[in-house]
Amino acid sequence: MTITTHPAAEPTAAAVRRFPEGFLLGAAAAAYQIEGAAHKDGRTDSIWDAFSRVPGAVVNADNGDVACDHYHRYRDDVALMRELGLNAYRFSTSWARVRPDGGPVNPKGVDFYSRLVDELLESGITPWLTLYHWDLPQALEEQGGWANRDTAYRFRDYALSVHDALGDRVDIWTTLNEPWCSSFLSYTGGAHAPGRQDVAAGLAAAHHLLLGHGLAVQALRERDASLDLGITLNLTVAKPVDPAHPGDLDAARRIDGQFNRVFLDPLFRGHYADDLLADVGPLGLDAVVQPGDLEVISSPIDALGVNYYHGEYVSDRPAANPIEGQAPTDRPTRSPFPAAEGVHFHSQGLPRTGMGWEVQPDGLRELLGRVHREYTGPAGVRLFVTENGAAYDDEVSPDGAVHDVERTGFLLSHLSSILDAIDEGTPVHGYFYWSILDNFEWAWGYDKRFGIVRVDYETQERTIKDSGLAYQAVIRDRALPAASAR
Ligand code: IFM
Repeated sequence: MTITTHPAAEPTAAAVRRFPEGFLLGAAAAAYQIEGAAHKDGRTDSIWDAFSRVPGAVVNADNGDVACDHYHRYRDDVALMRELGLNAYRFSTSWARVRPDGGPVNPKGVDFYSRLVDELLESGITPWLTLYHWDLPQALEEQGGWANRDTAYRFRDYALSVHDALGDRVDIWTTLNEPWCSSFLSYTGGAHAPGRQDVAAGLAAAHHLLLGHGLAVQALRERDASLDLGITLNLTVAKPVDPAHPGDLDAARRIDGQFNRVFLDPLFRGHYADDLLADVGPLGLDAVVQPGDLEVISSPIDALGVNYYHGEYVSDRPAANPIEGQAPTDRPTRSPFPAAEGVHFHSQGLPRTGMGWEVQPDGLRELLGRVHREYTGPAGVRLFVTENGAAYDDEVSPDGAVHDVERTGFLLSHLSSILDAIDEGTPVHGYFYWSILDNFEWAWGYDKRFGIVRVDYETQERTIKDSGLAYQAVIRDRALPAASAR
């Protein structure tokens, strides 16, 4: 494999705004999005393999069969991470590789992750393991998927299998990545695998994902009390367009409830909020919550990962400047929110990424402050930003480099926002850029590029983009460059 790099620019001004001692600067990726080798060494279909075959589900009918071929190139990819200076790498294990069809453990599948972890450790990079990043074995979906309570127990067993293999070398364990996406976007909205469009199934999936999280936390804790256990949520800042208009306030309350609090409250407070239950209880949530579930779900954790991409600006009135509407394909989907029919998403007139998402770095400071005050602070749980990043239509310049000025600005402005949060008294312990590599962006296929490293999908050549070089300098200096400091 060829790795093309361009030398990092020398700092031109004194570096200011340092990251606190011990703050982790890393990058993230996920199994199905980068590994490829979809049918190698015993791996069987996940719901994303199956969904990718549905006509019109994924742009260009792309799939993860080859992706970034990371399964075969992981050593070179770890070398790239080392070159960038990453303190930590956040990756996920594939359930369908570790326990194909949700059945017995597959030694070859486990061996891949074992070798990856060894390579990271030898490179001085902390492995940060996520057990579930959306790729349920298809065989389990055929038994009801996350809408079936039994899947939560299967998840616990899978978590223990991964721990059997890696528990001696991995200390930081995340149960789920973005359960909002693997429930509401997948079982209610239908935009993600398994592509169901069923409000009750989405609510059941959300509750069962939380239950699976709690069961896995309890089982892993019992195995080893010293593990660092947590979960990653994608959270948003939902603002009313007109804070004086009751309909807009209600729209913001609904989105906050059905995006943020539906996970935060059960995890940190051991209950679903009354207003949420009033909105969605009768739609299917009441039917799946069993006595004792919330105690399991609220089992103490050590870390919360927040994934932040953009905020929401909402109203009960349609927008002259709507932000909704960017769908990857013309396959019909529905709103992922179970009870937000009258909510309209407005533009704030901010610059947008290649996903159409408005760039709102200060929202990250606000979000982290709120989560710390209301949830993680009182619980003594450490807060991390486990994903943040942007897709843009990158071009390779004649000099072979990718001068991704917008992504560099996005990265630095969000890091600056984290330092603002820290200055305000919100303890934040790390940041992971999404993503280390361009990769399979789910229903968008390979059409959207989030990486700080470009992947040429024809040749699998990797090129560190200018954003990657900027990040390399930040990690080296453990500080933001003066120009981006404020
Ligand atoms: O690519 C995804 C990732 O899998 C989960 N968080 C959001 C990213 C960008 O859409």
